[in-house]
Amino acid sequence: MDLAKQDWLDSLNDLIDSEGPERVKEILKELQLNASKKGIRLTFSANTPYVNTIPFDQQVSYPGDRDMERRIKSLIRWNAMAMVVRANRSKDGIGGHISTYQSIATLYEVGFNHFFRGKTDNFPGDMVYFQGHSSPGVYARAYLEGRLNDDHLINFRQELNDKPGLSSYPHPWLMPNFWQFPTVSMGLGPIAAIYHARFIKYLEDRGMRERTDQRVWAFLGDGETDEPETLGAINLAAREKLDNLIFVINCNLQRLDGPVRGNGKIIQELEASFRGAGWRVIKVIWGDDWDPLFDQDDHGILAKKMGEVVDGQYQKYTVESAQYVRDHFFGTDPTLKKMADQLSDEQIKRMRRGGHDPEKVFAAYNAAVDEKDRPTVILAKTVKGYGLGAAGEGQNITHSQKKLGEEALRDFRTRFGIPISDKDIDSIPFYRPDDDSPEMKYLMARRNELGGFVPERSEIDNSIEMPNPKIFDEFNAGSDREVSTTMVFVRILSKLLSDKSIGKLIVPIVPDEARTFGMDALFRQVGIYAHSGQLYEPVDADNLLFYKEEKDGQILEEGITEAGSFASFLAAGTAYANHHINMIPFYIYYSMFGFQRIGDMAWMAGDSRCKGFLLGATAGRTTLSGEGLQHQDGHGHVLALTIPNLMAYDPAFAYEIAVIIKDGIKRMYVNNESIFYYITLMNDNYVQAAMPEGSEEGIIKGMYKFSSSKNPQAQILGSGAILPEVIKASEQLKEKYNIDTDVWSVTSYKNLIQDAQDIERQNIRNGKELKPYISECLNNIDGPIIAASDYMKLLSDSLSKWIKDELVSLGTDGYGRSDDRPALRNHFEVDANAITWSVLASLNLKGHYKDNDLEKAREDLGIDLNKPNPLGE
Ligand SMILES: Cc1ncc(C[n+]2csc(CCOP(=O)(O)OP(=O)(O)O)c2C)c(N)n1
Ligand SMILES: [Mg+2]
Repeated sequence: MDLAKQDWLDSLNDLIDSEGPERVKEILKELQLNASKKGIRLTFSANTPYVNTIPFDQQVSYPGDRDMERRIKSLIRWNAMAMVVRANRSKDGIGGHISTYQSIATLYEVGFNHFFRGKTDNFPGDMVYFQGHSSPGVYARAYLEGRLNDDHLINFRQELNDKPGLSSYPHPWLMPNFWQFPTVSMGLGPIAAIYHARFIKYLEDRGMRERTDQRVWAFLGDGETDEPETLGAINLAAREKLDNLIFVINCNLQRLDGPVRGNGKIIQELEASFRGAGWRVIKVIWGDDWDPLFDQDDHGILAKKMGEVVDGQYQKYTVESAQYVRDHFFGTDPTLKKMADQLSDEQIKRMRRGGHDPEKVFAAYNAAVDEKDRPTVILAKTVKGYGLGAAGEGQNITHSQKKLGEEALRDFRTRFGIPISDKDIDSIPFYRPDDDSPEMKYLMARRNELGGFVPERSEIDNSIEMPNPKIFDEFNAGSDREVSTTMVFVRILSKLLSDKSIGKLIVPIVPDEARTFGMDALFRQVGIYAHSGQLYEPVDADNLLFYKEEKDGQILEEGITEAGSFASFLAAGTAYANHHINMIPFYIYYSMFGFQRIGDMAWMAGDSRCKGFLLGATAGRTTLSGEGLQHQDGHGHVLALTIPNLMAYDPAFAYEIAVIIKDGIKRMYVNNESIFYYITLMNDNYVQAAMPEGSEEGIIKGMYKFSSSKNPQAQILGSGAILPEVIKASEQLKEKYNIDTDVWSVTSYKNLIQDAQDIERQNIRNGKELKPYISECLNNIDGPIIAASDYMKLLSDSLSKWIKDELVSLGTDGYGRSDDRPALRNHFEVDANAITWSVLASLNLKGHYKDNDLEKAREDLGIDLNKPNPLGE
């Protein structure tokens, strides 16, 4: 025996008994410090041993009826499985997942029976992000609760059947009274949950609603943690002290193809990441069958062995015989072997993992909801396909298992005690006990106690009053001062923030670019939100526009994270449904770091029925000068085409922006339409034209005539910052070449395209003879049509079939360059000269402009015959 060591251990035990754990911690820290002064450093480890964080003797007693809850859970397991198997019998290949829910069932059921609170008159309800592909289990529970019926379940994944079915995954777009959060694109749920929890604090700190202990629960897969978005914002959650946030990670050690960390341990890896970030980590690794063994484990041999085995091997134990486990796990050490000798084979096979033990899960949740000042993550070890036996439990193929044979169904039925006879089993009936059965009474009583059903999405009629119209009308007259549309927007935003009716509802969001966009004046006006207030004296305190952080600040200054900023936009833009508060987010960012960077989140916003304004600033491939290839956006409006309920505008003048924002506020917050807006803003300063009379409707529809000429020979369309180039070209055509042209401002190609496609569809399907708006505008006038924008040619080109005359598209296909605007517009062939040339050349093709004159114009306009196509440059 090592006497010195024994001495130290004895002293430690004495100290624990006499002074208590806090004092022991203090002394250990001091010892460590002293050792380190002498150069003795402990190896850094962010990990604790591979055992449950909450020891058996600190486990609270379970408040529910375990047996009853197990019966209910078993029925849900059965119905969830039956739903997928039946759907795939009726439509081969329709898909769905069985094994994920089977692994997460206990984690959900403890939540449903004891933690997830519904929305009531006095309480806003807990926000639960369900793991996307566990949806069959959530539906199966709603079925028992009487919220869904047999038809719904039969039509799982068959939304286009006569009777409405259930969507594959959580989609508020498709099931607006049920799902709140689309989670199935892995990684988006977790980051959205973090910013949502933060947004709840924002609402409370700003006094927008009462403080409550409402919580955000996010359930996710262990494989899902590979996504950068999953872990990318965990520091923020700790920094912001989000004690209203609980992550539950279903660590079944498997993803789709195989083990998550076959050669390592995902729970330990995640523990280190979350602890390092400052979260409370609760590991739920072992079920109560292991407690007696740990009790005998005086020398920590069992815990050590558990720490040594890698996940791939744990998966192997799940699928192997008891003898295999005896030989390979317990058999490696005589003490462990002795422990195993006390157990029957049956017992060894049934030794549960922590995530399948309701008492362990309850203890973890209970600790999590009591945690103060930091978020909690629960790392629960489970088995993928739990209960499927040979049909898939722990198998690498289990994720995609969608069909079960009769024998597997029978085994499953017997394992979980479902009252379905052998005779009926092959028809896989759904099972719902009578309303007055003890199971149903218990289940409903629990939900009543917790305030109602979860998930449930609801909208109330809380339309806003429109802001003062003067905010928008002041731009109608235009101005001689050269200003950019970004400056115009900031002015509108500033006025809206001061508006009596909606000022408080506005949420300005920016990822560290406020100064770029000239928004620094807003820092002072409404403050930057900081839960802790401002704990330092800002360097620019004596400046009028100083960097003002405050607890009830209104601006969300998110730092350099477009994903995080977008997650805030989502939280704010769905507050009307999730919190019944009509918040109006304005998220302004470098347009290039928009859809192509966070495209999947923008899609999620559409699905979420998110409202609000996205402002793509420093937009336009040739309008953002200097910054070059990775900054200059000439395709944001093409990407915007992909999101069905996104309104996309590329306005040129101040009055256009004012009209669009006013209309947007009305449509989203007065008419309650499920749409959101993308508006591009530029930093090019130019004189702001006055609004041509009667153009309001056209601005909203997508185009209007900006200027008419007496005898037009061509029509020129311009958008955004290229409209001034079009106007210049039109003037030059008149002055130098004596050619009259009409000028149109196209504010939204997306609107024009969608309108034309819709009209065409109606004409073809219903034999109508309607005219798209684009044809109404252009088909009564002769002439070539030249369309120029700072975006890809595809936008205007896609309208050509609805225009009777020849259309020439000028756009900015290709990589950007760092240079000034004139050089860029020359390079991309969208400047006034290139537009002028295109008009002349098109007229020439029609025989309306002479060859000789055209050659002369080529020289005047500097059109280089040998210039390569910028697309390939
Ligand atoms: C962004 C994204 N990539 C891929 C998928 C396809 N996918 C669905 S489930 C899955 C595996 C999930 O594994 P895990 O997170 O461990 O969940 P489990 O089913 O094991 O609980 C994958 C790759 C997806 N839904 N989203
Ligand atoms: Mg997994």
